[in-house]
Amino acid sequence: MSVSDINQLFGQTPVASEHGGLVDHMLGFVHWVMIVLGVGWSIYLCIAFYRFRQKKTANADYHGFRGHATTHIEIGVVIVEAILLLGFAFPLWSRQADEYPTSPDTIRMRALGEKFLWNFQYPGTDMMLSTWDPRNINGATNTTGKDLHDPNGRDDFVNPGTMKLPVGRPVIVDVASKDVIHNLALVPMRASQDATPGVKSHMWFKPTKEGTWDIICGQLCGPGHAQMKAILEVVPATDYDSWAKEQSDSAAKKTKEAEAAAPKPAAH
Ligand SMILES: [Cu+2]
Repeated sequence: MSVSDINQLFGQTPVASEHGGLVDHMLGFVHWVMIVLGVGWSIYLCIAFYRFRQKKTANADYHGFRGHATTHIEIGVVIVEAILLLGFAFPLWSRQADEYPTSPDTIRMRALGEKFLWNFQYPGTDMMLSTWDPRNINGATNTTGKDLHDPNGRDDFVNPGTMKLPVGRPVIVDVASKDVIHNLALVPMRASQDATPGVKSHMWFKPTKEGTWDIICGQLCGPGHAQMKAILEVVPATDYDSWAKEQSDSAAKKTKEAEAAAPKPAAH
């Protein structure tokens, strides 16, 4: 039995990312500490109720417990919590925040939240996303606000509602919002990031399991919040590659057609 088995007892979704085990390990410790604290303080409360019951002490005892036991317990709790923070939480955070993947097979994509859905923009076969600006957004022709003059964006494609990823390859997600604060919560990946208007945030993870899960919005964002669901689909890398190539080719073709149809600038 491991420390994190207790998480499953509380109904936690099984982990499906590389760093997720570390998150679960820490969460397992937190759960055990909270159980010890919850049970311990409840016992203390019962003792206090019994010792200071009205029958025995008709007048309030302004000194209460004498002795140093409670002080020592408090110091013990502070030490355990410091170990959790400095020994587990900070190293895990710095690992995720400072060590972004740089391998050439890294998928760099963008998740754009809006009331009440998610758009997922992929870089296409050039593996480069276009820059974007919320001012470029046009409901019909440019749902992600990509820069139409950025050559990296020519083969970018958008998959609304489904975040499809290959298993075993690192993914960097740029998370942004068109309107209010949302949060891209990928529970089985043990990763989530706020989508804040005007801010370009990032997160990364490496899926280790194939499967299909719900993506939820982790910030109460308005009346449609509960319906703001999307799908996370992790598939074999070869399936992902052929799907992405197909989508990318058709996006590039559409870009070409749109350029051909656009009026040419007047020659001087
Ligand atoms: Cu939302």
